[in-house]
Parts: sequence; structure tokens; C-alpha cells
Amino acid sequence: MKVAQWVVGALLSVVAGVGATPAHAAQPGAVRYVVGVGADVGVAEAQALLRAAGGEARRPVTGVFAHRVSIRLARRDAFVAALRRDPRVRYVELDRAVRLPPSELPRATGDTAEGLTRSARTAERDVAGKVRRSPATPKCARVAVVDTGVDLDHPALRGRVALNRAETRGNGRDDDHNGYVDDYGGYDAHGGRGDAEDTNGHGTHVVGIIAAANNGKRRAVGLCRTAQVIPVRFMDSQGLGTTSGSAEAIVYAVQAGATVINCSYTTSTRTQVEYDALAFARSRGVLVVAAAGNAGNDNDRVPVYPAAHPLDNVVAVAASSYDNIGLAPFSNWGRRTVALAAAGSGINSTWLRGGYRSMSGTSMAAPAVAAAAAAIKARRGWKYGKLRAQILSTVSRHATLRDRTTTTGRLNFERAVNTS
Ligand SMILES: [Ca+2]
Ligand SMILES: [Ca+2]
Repeated sequence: MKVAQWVVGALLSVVAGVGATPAHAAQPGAVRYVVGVGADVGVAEAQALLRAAGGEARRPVTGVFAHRVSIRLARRDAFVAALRRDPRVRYVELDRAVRLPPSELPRATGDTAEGLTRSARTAERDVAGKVRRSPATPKCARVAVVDTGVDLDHPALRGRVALNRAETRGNGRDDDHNGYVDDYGGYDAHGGRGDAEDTNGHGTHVVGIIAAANNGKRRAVGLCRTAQVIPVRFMDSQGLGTTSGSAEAIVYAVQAGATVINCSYTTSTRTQVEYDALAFARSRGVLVVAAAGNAGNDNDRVPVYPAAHPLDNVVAVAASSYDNIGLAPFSNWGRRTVALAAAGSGINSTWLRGGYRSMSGTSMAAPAVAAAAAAIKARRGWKYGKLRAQILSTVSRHATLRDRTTTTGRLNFERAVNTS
């Protein structure tokens, strides 16, 4: 049964990819590609071969042996043909767009009294809600949020952002020689340097679901209020990014010591560079939690990425409805490809300029699972395989989630964290 598409427009705020178009052209009449090379091909050699084929080499995506390149439209066919003949080249693909739709509040659940009451009622059935109301908070491992960044000055997030103290902020140099310039408060993979300062709001909302302090009134309380979050920005104020940016951000997160990564965004196109970044995370034992998407679709038939990459360190998360029993009408699902649901309707969390908002989406559901993974990690020290197994084996099962998720269940935060 397919959930009606109209619900999406009515309810939704978040994610939904477009993948059919290349991302930004470097200049008018040009197009951007990502070129993967062999592990034995150094940066200088790779950039030389790209130039020889007629391309203009841009910032590489380190860690996955990939290079961004800009090419004039008129030369693209010859460029691609030349690279495909070169045995040092593993793949050539367009640098695809990743996009968040403009943020909007679902009217019935904004910061209205009705919305808050409804959220509070929902929380009664939401085990994560109990965790939020509890004065105690679990210890949590480092978790990265790959998104639009974070409001670094938000009062409720004070002390929650993992700062790179070996880096001097804003001096234009890579002081700690980790390959990234001015990555002090996270990293901006969109601009290629500097902090992950949020200019959209979406990333700040996601970070708050994981780590926001309890300010007593807003019910915008994080599940891991001691967590150190590594924000990695790859989407701009309009919620626009690229798959090469997603890949670079994931690699950065792993290198910065994240053991869990949250990816609340989607694109409809599979790219090798993103796959390679997730495989790199897997090789380091890192679990990646990905939003299933908000199109009301069956992901088994219409896959969205990164959720659908066939890697066992990737967990796809659907959103549950306001009553927190069944699936939200906007949520994608997948009997074979979506692992579980989590609370994702009318979720209050942090926003830009110290603000708060209520939002609905699988973007809001994924970070609840990421928070659970970070709490389990801190307690048990497991790598992705056991983290994943623990979360999936402790879900609250419900008949309405049959044929919607592989577990027929939704996140049970307490059980996931506490069950031995
Ligand atoms: Ca650095
Ligand atoms: Ca610096």
C-alpha cells in the first residue's frame, strides 16, 4: 500500500533528494565530476591526469582517493572517454546534488500550545521521551552530525560541540596538519575550510535532538546531554550540497574520531564516492545512521541514498507518527531496506540564533537512533556490528510496522542502552 503523496506537501519539512541533476557548475558552461583513482595514485599524479584530460582539478576528497574536477560542457564527452581509458581511474561520475527542501513548520504542530500538548502526549508512548524527561542522561560516545552545520553559540548546545583545540581558528592555515584548514568547531566541507556554522537551521535541529540541554520549558531536550558532537557542514543556507561534499564530510567525521555518524539527508542517485566514504567508515568500525526519506515511498522499490547503500554499517530509519505507534504518513519505509522507525513527528529542538522549532521528518528520527548508538558505544565499546544488532534486537515491535521495516519495530531507547 502506498501512502498518498499529498500528505508529504502538507506535513513536511525535511529531506527528499534530487539526484537527476549535476550539482553546481564551476562556471557557466561547465560541469563538475568526481573521479576516483587507485589507492597508489597520489594527489599530484591524479591532478596531472585530470588536467591532461582537459579538466580543472578542484579540492580532492581525501581518504577515498577521489578528486573533484570541473570541465567545460563542450569537452565533457572527450574528457570522460579519456579517463575511462586510463587504468589508474576507477570511476568517473557527476557530482550530484543533495538538497533539503525549504524548511517549514507543519502548521498543526508549530510552537503552539496545541502542538506542545500533542508532543507531550506522544511522549508518553515514546520511550525516548522518558529519557528526555529523566534528570539522568547516559554517557555517550562521540557522534558526528553530517548536515548543514550547527549554531555554535546556541545556549542549549554550550559545551556539546567537540572542539579541535590543536587548530587555530580563522587564520587560514591547517595548524594541526590534519588536511583541513581552520576546522576548529567542526568542519565546513561545503566551503572547504572553517567551522561548521549553520546558516540553514536543519543541522542545529538534528544536533539538539542528540545533545541539547534541558532548559526547562521547551521540551527540546537531547537524548545524550553529555555527548560531544562533531558537526560537519556540507549543505548551505538553502540546504544544497553535493555527493562529493557528503563523502568528504563522512570521511572527516571518521578521521575526527566519531564512532557514530548521523546522515539526515537523501539523494535519489547512487554515487561511488559516497559509497566509498561509507565503506571507509565501516573499515574503522563506525556506524552510520541515515534518514529513510520523506516521500511516503517504498525504499525497496525506489532507493534513496545514503540510506540504501548496501553496507552493514548503514542503518536506515523511518519516522513514526504523532501517536508514535505506526509510521508517519510522510515517511519512507522498506521491508528489506529500512531497519526501524523512531519518533519523527512534532519533534521540538534547537534552531538558529538560539531558537527552537518543532519539525517532522525522518531527519528527526535518525538522530534518536544515533543517540542510542552513541550511548551504547560509551557503555560497551562495540563496533558497528554489535551496535546495530543491539538497537535492532531491542525495538518495540508493532503490527503496523510489519512490512514497513526489517524489524517491524521502532526504537526503544532505554532497552537498547540498558539491555545486557
Ligand atoms: Ca586542521
Ligand atoms: Ca587554522
